[in-house]
Amino acid sequence: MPFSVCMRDCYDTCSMVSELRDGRLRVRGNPEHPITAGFLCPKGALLPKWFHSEDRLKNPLIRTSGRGSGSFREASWEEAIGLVAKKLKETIEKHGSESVLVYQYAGDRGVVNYAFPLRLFHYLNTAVLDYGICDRAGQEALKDVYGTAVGLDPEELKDQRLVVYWGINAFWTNLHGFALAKRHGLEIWTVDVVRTETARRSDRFFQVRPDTDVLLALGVAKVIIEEGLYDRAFVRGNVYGFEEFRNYVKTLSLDYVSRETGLSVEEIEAFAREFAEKRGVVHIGYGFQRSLAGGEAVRAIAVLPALVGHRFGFIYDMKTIDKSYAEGAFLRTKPAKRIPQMKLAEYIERGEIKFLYVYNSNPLASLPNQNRLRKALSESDVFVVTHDIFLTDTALYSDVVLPANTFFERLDIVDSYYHRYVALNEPVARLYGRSNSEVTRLLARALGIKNPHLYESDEEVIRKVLELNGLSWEELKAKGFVKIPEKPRRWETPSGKIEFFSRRAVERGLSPFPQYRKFKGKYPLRLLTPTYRMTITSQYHNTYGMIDPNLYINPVDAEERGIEDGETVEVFNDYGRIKTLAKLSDDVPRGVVLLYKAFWVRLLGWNANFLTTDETVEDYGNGSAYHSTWVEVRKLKGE
Ligand SMILES: Nc1nc2c(c(=O)[nH]1)N[C@H]1C(S)=C(S)[C@@H](COP(=O)(O)OP(=O)(O)OC[C@H]3O[C@@H](n4cnc5c(=O)[nH]c(N)nc54)[C@H](O)[C@@H]3O)O[C@H]1N2
Ligand SMILES: Nc1nc2c(c(=O)[nH]1)N[C@H]1C(S)=C(S)[C@@H](COP(=O)(O)OP(=O)(O)OC[C@H]3O[C@@H](n4cnc5c(=O)[nH]c(N)nc54)[C@H](O)[C@@H]3O)O[C@H]1N2
Ligand SMILES: [Mo]
Repeated sequence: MPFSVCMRDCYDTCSMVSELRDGRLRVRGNPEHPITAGFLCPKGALLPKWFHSEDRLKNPLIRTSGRGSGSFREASWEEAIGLVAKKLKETIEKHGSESVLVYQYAGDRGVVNYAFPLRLFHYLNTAVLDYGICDRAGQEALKDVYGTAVGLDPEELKDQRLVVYWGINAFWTNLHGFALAKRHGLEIWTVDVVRTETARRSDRFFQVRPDTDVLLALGVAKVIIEEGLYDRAFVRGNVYGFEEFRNYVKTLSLDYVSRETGLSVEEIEAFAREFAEKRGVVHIGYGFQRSLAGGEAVRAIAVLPALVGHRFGFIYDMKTIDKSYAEGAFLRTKPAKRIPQMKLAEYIERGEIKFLYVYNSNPLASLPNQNRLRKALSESDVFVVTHDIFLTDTALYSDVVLPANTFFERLDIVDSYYHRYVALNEPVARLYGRSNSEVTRLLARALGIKNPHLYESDEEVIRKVLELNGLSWEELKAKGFVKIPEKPRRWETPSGKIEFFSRRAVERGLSPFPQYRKFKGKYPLRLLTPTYRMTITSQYHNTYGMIDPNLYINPVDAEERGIEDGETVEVFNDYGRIKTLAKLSDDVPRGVVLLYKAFWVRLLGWNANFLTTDETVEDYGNGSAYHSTWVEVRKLKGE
């Protein structure tokens, strides 16, 4: 039976075996896979529904009236590709190659399908994205301390006693990681603002106020240092700037940490003592660092596992294989203009983008401040092409829509940002649409490009990427996955040590130590828009139909506003307003409200990103700051 891999933008990257029986796809987890271990998450188990969905785009579409109106006519592939190629050529001739932007993300994480289209855009010397939507601030922060964001191999969890899920709802977003920690019998703690499903399943839950993680981490470090609980030999040999850091936390008062975080001094001390005794490791979440405080917080948390003697005692991003061959930046003849991902609307407003090619992403659901982005797109003369499996919100705003196929319909390989396995994905069936690489080749041909790199087959690219990474195609074919061997490594910082005093941060104009800052919005309630269990950002809403559009609000905040459970409310700020139902819940603390992220506007009429801020964490690579959003909520009478 063919091997498949769930290619979604998710930690787990599950290996599966699948087959077509009586015309229906069946999938099950590959029991041999050491991490994903033969079981699927509730979304993965429904993949056949997604694959067979009647909603799938079957033919290319060309827009016939106003942007966003949904008026399209069907066209042949030849006509659609011809039109895209013609517009691309004209735009480059008239406005230069840098007025073309390819906007893509991890809608499909397959090495070929993610990267191959970039070859065309590199060849054409167009602008490309400087990614910032997801985990950027934390990346920069970890580089400040360790020189890398690559931490612990999760298979090493078997030798650990305690893992702290810090700002990650792993039971929903990294189910196989959570199951692995349970399987190895680790004690599990959660640090979160919200009592999530992960918090409920943890041995301990530390409920902090938004943005105060930096203080909690510094307070814990202070106790560990001042009570002499740290690993002296390790710190002496491997940490740079320990004395300065010790002096820095000396000035911090635990009473202050307690007041700000909302945890008692006893809780903070207990955290420190037990973390040190059990030599804890930390899984640092992506979710919580998407705020103006995110970068500094990750920097502070990163210190804790080193204090208790771990070389790389954090889990963040496993950048395992080098995919640059697939992406082909070597085809450029000019350095790339990089447009910060979070500033798409701004660049469109300024007229710097005249042609936008979107694949593997649904920015009209996932980017913040949707009113601004939609207005910018509607009022500009940018030509938009979207390649997707479905008629997404982004597709609706496009001039040309090209149908994509799914990973069940092609060959690819994929790595994971959580574990060290590369998995094989073989075609099982063929329904509609064309893969990202097929469309790239069609476009290259229509543009008259001769360069052979644009016509390499998927298998050729895969074999070359494997070879360059020292991995065996034969082993992969036989088992469906291969482990990437870990090479001995050191910290890639200026001092070659773990930097508690960060020289890189200083070079970037920041303080050498993590700083706590209070952020205050114009509106009274902090809006968090985290991840939902049954979707992957905007994906599966249209096929599985399982979403939760409620606004979660603390009963005290609700009462102050005369709001009862199940009543219709308006949530608003200067970015926009949305109408939904209130759900009263103690899981969110006072002063915080919650909407799950990025459903389909086309289906729901709104999504949380009509309210979210498009400010970025400037000091940390212009990372997104979705959670730094404030709103007010009012009851809508008689509705
Ligand atoms: N089911 C499912 N799984 C997914 C995805 C999906 O859409 N659905 N998306 C994938 C992607 S793209 C990503 S990036 C990851 C995200 O995975 P997670 O990091 O688990 O994602 P979130 O739920 O967005 O955020 C985690 C937590 O951060 C908390 N938080 C917010 N602000 C703060 C704060 O100031 N301090 C603390 N301590 N906590 C805070 C939120 O309450 C939330 O519970 O998941 C991946 N896996
Ligand atoms: N409010 C709020 N918003 C957020 C976040 C948040 O925490 N809060 N989180 C952010 C995060 S962490 C992320 S990573 C982003 C993700 O944002 P996006 O990158 O926009 O992710 P998706 O919504 O998963 O959209 C992926 C699209 O790719 C399409 N696709 C899937 N497979 C293929 C394929 O093989 N080929 C082609 N051409 N298309 C394919 C899917 O149908 C889907 O429409 O969202 C961000 N948005
Ligand atoms: Mo993400």
